[in-house]
Amino acid sequence: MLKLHGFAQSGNTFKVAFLLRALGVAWQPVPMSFADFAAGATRDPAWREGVNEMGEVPVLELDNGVKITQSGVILTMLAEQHGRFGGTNADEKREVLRWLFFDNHKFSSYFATWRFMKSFAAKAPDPAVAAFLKSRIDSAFFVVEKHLAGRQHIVGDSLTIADMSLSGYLFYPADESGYVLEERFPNIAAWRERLRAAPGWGDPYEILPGERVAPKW
Ligand SMILES: N[C@@H](CCC(=O)N[C@@H](CS)C(=O)NCC(=O)O)C(=O)O
Repeated sequence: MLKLHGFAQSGNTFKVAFLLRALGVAWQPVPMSFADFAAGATRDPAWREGVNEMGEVPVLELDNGVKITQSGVILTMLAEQHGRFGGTNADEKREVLRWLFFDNHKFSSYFATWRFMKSFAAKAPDPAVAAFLKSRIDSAFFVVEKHLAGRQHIVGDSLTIADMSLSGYLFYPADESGYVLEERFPNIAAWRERLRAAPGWGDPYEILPGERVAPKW
């Protein structure tokens, strides 16, 4: 059975769980407690050596023990293997890839970093760093907000891994990031609501293992 290394707070892990569930593939979590992650479990040399040299989750472990990392690669691999959620023609597949790159570089990445600082970091966020990250988040969110005007999905007219990837961090409670999408990004908020009804969707804190942690700052 496929094994997914990750933890509940990890939106990148959630992206993969969303797809596995949508595909109806059997999988089991390899839990890591948030406390262990925060204490540096993925940066441990032995963990890097045995699981992922990049020091990151998610990691999808195949039946033969091969470990695949980077959510975008995992999503693409599974979508290709199953012929689902990867785009219905060559143009859509390229569009999906384009949005996966954008997500990894500018959308999930800055937002996840900011949420981590605001909710889980040991020290309160530095105001200058917070201002920088929020300006980067806003510009990435406005790109997606505009793109979603008049569209139901990120690519084409059905659910793809681009939707799963870009939305990966948006289902966590608003107090973890301070972003209330309805107030400034109504198209993103409406798309998020549609995704809650999509096949495979579930609340990250219910479908991934691990304890909830109250936001700190
Ligand atoms: N681009 C990577 C990002 C993975 C990532 O940043 N994962 C976080 C947890 S959600 C992590 O393990 N961070 C460890 C670190 O940055 O030291 C992906 O999409 O898989």
